[in-house]
Amino acid sequence: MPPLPAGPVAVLCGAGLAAASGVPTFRGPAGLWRRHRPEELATPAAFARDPRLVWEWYDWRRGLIAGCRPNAGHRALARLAGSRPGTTLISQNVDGLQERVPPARPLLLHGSIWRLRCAGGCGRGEWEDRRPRLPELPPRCPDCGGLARPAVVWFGEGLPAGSWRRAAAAASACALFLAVGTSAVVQPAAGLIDLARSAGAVTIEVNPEPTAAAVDHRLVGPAEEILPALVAALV
Ligand code: BV8
Ligand code: ZN
Repeated sequence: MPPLPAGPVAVLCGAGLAAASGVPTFRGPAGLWRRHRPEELATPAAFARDPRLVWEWYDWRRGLIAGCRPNAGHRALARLAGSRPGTTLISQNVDGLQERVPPARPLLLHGSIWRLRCAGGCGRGEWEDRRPRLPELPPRCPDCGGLARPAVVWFGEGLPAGSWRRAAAAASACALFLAVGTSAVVQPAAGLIDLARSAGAVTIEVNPEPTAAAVDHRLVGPAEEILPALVAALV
């Protein structure tokens, strides 16, 4: 076990955390992006070009995720968040699984697949819709009847300002930064690892495949097996 400093802990979570729950990752061999390129589906241009195609992909993912449950990795992070003051969970995931294990309330950098918002800009705020499959694709805004879109961050879109600000603050102030189940490819989220390291934190990656992220230590293995023991040593 690498040195585990006292002080605040920040955890950046990626799709690998949910792999054991049956949620496909993005870039792995069976990844979501294998059949589609991100630019084809997770961009405003793709949605403007073919909202039905984009929604068929999200509706398929929602249906799949609806049958998934949090795993031991999610439960370990919830234990960390509930037992170690000063812990911040930061998630790139849109699957809603970590939110189902109280008290964890992760900062969601890329939004939630379970929330929608009006694409017509009528001013109606986001709303939650947890139906595993939507009756009509593309769904409509209940207020103006215009197109609704998934309330997720697409490529080329900015991250939610509040979540990003809090995530960057946590990364800058933490003594220990864990990068769990992320390929550390997508920016600006992956930059949090470098931010924490440059601020003096001990950085540890938990991943069966070492990534290009510049970390101090690598725990090579699946999060659902490594996190319970790691959290036991942290609380
Ligand atoms: C922004 C939500 C500016 C939607 C996602 C060129 C052109 C255009 C843009 C760019 C460009 N170059 C760079 C950019 C920026 C771009 C970017 O980073 N592109 C990458 C691909 C190079 N970023 C953006 O566009 C961001 N916005 O820059 O906007 C701006 C600023 C201000 C104002 C306006 C604009 C927005 C990025 C967010 C995109 N949205 N998702 C959806 O989900 O449909 S990204 C998507 O990737 C998911 O959110 C996911 O979380 C994220 C990161 O992927 P990972 O989580 O790391 O998953 P991955 O599959 O890659 O890896 C899984 C890992 O798990 C692997 O390492 C594997 O080994 C490991 N693993 C497997 N099993 C396990 C495991 N680990 C542990 N345990 C296991 N059991
Ligand atoms: Zn509307």
